[in-house]
Amino acid sequence: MLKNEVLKILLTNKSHISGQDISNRLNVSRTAVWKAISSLKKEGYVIESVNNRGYLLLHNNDVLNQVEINQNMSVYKEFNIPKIICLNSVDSTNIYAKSISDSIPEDFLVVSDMQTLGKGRRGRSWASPPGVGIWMSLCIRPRIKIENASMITLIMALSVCDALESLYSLKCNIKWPNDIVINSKKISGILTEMSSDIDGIRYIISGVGINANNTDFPEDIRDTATSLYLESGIYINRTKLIAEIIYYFYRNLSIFLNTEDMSALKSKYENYLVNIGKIVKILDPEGSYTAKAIGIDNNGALLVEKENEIIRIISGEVSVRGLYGYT
Ligand code: BT5
Repeated sequence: MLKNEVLKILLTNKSHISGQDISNRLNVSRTAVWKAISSLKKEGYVIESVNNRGYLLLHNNDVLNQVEINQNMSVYKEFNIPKIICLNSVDSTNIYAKSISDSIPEDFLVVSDMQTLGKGRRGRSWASPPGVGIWMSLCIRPRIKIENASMITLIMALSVCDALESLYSLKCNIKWPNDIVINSKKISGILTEMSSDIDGIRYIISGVGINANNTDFPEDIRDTATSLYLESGIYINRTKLIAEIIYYFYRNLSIFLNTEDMSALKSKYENYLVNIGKIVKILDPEGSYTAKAIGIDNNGALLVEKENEIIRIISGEVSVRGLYGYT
């Protein structure tokens, strides 16, 4: 798309570039360049145009764009970059990723500015308003045993925390298995889904929702949800954060793949674990009880201690709550 080619040029130019220069480089008319600039402006890019000097991208108002995500990711040379698909609106990035998984052979990442039907686990919903959050799904096809796929959620949670620490020095915690919290409030949730057949895993889709710059939440989650902006005062550049998370994800994934378990990542995960050493309430459909959370095992199960007995909690039907509230 011409618009994306023009954007690439503007992103790499730190000073004004003339319409004529752009049209020469792309071998298109000046009118076509002008139209591309107008549609970038409509998307939210702030582009200065000065007579006789040309165009300069001043800032991007945090527009989500495939070109920019790619550009941020290309800094990381160690891993392959997944194909990026950027949408303005979608029902759910997980649903969309599933629907296109057969037509894209390589890893891919679906990012949407908003979701109309964002999904949580077990039929719950995920609030995904426009312009403020990261709503994305990464589709991967690792050659691992089906029973080990659930650990991808833990790896994604770890990677979100790693990215936030590296970019913003923000200290987050993980509420096992799939929530990321700051000051006991949820800033992110992960929904990992898998499809398999007789030969093994066809794909794993790890969906991540992050409240980045939200300043308000729907009534029902106002007490338990927060955003990175509200907690840190930092206005989050979503494309940068997306690239950083994906980088850490592939880094952590390659460590995981050596052993196909959490052994080499366990201590890092436990450092982020909010419940560790605390008494938690285990909400088991077969009966709730309290126990002390002591860590995770190599397969990603939460270990709790109850009357000198160690119990392995595997995700699924069981929820874990702090005694005095959400965490
Ligand atoms: C989750 O489920 O936390 C997984 C959320 C995954 C969302 C991503 S967004 C991209 C991708 N596409 C999708 O359709 N989904 C994934 P769960 O543990 O079941 O938590 C859901 C609960 O969190 C809800 O019942 C609310 O109480 C609360 N909640 C909903 N929206 C929230 C938000 N934006 N921030 C914090 N809490 C929220």
